[in-house]
Amino acid sequence: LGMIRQLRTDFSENRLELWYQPQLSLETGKVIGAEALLRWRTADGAFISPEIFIPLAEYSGLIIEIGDWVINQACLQITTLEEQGFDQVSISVNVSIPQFRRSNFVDNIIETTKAHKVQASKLELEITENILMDEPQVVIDSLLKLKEQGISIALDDFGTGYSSLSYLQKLPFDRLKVDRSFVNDITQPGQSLIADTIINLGKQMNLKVIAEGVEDLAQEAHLKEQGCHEVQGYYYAKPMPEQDFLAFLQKNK
Ligand code: G
Ligand code: G
Ligand code: NA
Ligand code: MN
Repeated sequence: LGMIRQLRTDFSENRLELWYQPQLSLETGKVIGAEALLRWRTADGAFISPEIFIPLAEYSGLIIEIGDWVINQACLQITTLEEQGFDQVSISVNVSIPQFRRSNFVDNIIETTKAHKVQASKLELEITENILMDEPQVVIDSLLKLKEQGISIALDDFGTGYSSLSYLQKLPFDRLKVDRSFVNDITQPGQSLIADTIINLGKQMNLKVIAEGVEDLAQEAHLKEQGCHEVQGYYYAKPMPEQDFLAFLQKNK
């Protein structure tokens, strides 16, 4: 409970930061987007991992306010990117189940993109399969409405949760994210089957496929050979503060 109180205080004192991890096209090597990832820097300068504080934020309900802040920051970032001439770069944000449950979630997102005058398709929401289990029809309706407004939607950590493949056909996904657990061993003999199958499935369904957690050249070569479209991982760049991300983009131009 102490930690939740500290999170609430630090959030209100602007100690949460949004960092960015570049996503690259395998075809061109250019940055096509970034995943926005929360970082919590406490007053004494220590970082607390999102693996610890996101569940606390979800449990306490704080994720609602934090999530709104994240979407707003992402829209500001999209505007900055456009101003600096990087008008092909999109921003993906992670969305938790409690955010999705709120009745005005969809309208809020649409309003925020309109208030910032950002092209809706440049904002991508990353949802996990577990969201789909929750209240399927409500979720389907929300996703369809977001899609109608042009917001992009990615299925994150694909293959690791509880889901049914039938959702892939019912829901308006733009991108499939191959979970890093499937990418980890792809260069070991016989260990690439799941990643290869997910890539192939995505391609057959006309989805963009992005592999997460790419850590070396051999993995990249394998993904290229399989026709995976995009990559994200430590091999290219770790998540970094906004200014470093802008510098990374300049170098990558
Ligand atoms: O950045 P890192 O790999 O440590 O993130 C750990 C987890 O925290 C990931 O599963 C990621 O999806 C989640 N996470 C990071 N930022 C956000 C956020 O803004 N909102 C939500 N809901 N989850 C996030
Ligand atoms: O659950 P989600 O896919 O949103 O988690 C993203 C997390 O993965 C972030 O916390 C990020 O720091 C981490 N990550 C990104 N690239 C790599 C990588 O190449 N290797 C490992 N081990 N983790 C990564
Ligand atoms: Na994610
Ligand atoms: Mn993921």
